[in-house]
Amino acid sequence: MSRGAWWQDGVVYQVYVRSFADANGDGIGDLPGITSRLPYLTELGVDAVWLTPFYLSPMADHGYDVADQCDVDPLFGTLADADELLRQAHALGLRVIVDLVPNHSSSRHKWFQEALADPASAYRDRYLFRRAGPDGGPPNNWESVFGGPAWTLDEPSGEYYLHLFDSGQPDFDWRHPAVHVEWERILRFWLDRGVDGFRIDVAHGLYKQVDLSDNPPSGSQETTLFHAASMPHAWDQPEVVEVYRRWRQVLDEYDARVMVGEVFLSQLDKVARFVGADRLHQSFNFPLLVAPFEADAWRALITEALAAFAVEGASPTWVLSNHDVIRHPTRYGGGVAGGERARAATLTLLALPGAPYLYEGEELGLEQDEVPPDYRQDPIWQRSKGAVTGRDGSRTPMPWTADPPGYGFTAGAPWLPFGPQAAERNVATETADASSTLAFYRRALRLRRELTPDLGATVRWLDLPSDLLGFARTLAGRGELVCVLNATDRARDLAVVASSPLVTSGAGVFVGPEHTRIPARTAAWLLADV
Ligand code: TEU
Ligand code: CA
Repeated sequence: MSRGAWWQDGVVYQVYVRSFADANGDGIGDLPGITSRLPYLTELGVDAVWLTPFYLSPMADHGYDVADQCDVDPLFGTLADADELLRQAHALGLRVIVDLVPNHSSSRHKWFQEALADPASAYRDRYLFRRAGPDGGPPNNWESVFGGPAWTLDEPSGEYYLHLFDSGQPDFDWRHPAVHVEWERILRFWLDRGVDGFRIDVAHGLYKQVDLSDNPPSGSQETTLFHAASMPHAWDQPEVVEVYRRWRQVLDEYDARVMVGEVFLSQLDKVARFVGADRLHQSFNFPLLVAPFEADAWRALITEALAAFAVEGASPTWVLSNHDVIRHPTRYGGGVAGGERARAATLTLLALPGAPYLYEGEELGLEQDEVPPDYRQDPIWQRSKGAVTGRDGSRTPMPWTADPPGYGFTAGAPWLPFGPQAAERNVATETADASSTLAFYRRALRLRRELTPDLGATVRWLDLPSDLLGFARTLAGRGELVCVLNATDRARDLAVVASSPLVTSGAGVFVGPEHTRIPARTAAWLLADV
């Protein structure tokens, strides 16, 4: 891995725009709210912020249904607010990555409206309209990721249109040249405004198999998170990487911009196809989202990821949470033990080469909230008619203070209710407590920033019992940075000799002359002479 560009090891913080900070009291987060909280992010110690979509949208999927990718939804502010956010972020030394949604648009997009209004319109072929199947139903057996068929009938014409997500999110036909031209215009629009990069939504989508034939009957054992495996004709087509080759040429006309793809595939060798010096800089590394918190599983996944992303012009990424999945302290069992495991997991990933992506609120140790059914808004919940809980529980607003009802997020009524955890887990309370999760994140991120320029690019695994994990990276002029993780539920003595710990995920790490004792569910960074 060549070193140098900021994105190769920069820490990126994902802001879920609706839920970060509400400046105008309507209960929904907005761009001026984010701008007002930028100093919090610099104090936290991250390098960049990724903003989820804030473009013009009817909000059928909370902004992932985009009606105009070059305008700001009035709910979130104005283009001037976006410019001001960029200006203030850059003044603070923070980079800004924005979300692009090229697989589909909103059904309220001007093109789709034209396509519906007149089947002979030139816009019709920019989407995927097809005649009914032989039985008069949908043209094929594809299913929406959000449940139900991936086709909706356009009654006046008797044709169906394809939507791999909500019916308000018609898929573009990427075999139409106008779609390519339009997306290059969108890239340049945001690059010229000064964004530092793009997160590309369902980057393995875009192209569909050319004749849209049925997917094989689903016998897949894969978790629904990796739906691509059960719909091979709908995702990950050979042509898609050509789009990113072209986009990379566009980005390379500018300085130090980055593209990170949301390539939702479970096999990293398939994900790796998307990254490199002539395509995407990075792709999310998602297998950890479904892995148990065990040393063996982690060692295997980390080894695999380091190898898969060891591509010139790319770098590995590390992700534990985002707005689509259950927050990781909850995945790890919740409560005190789940929180300990979550901090240990974070500290371990922060010691690896590559770019960590953090999700808003994880620095507070937030768990998944249980959103009462009456308040749920996720289209997954709605389309499944209540069969699937959906993602609202990872999207509840950010608690800034301990004061209900708005917890410093809003002066009004929050769009999703705060759960009971907000009273304890909030920025104000945790800032005042040196043993809080927030204080731990600040310590770890500060140290990471200090050490990173001197850290070696490779990882040397320590020879430890298989249920413990340890690795070392050279630290120029100082020996080695050793990271050890005890994911088990009892304290363990390790034959690792080091000086006192640099940072730990919890209390009680003891460094003796012959061994190091790591409490249950704890990770530590140690300095070792070599
Ligand atoms: O997610 C794509 C995706 O594959 C997810 O839908 C995921 O499988 C699902 O959330 C699991 O429950 C992206 C965005 O991150 C997501 O928020 C959007 O809803 C989706 O694209 C459509 O744009
Ligand atoms: Ca608002």
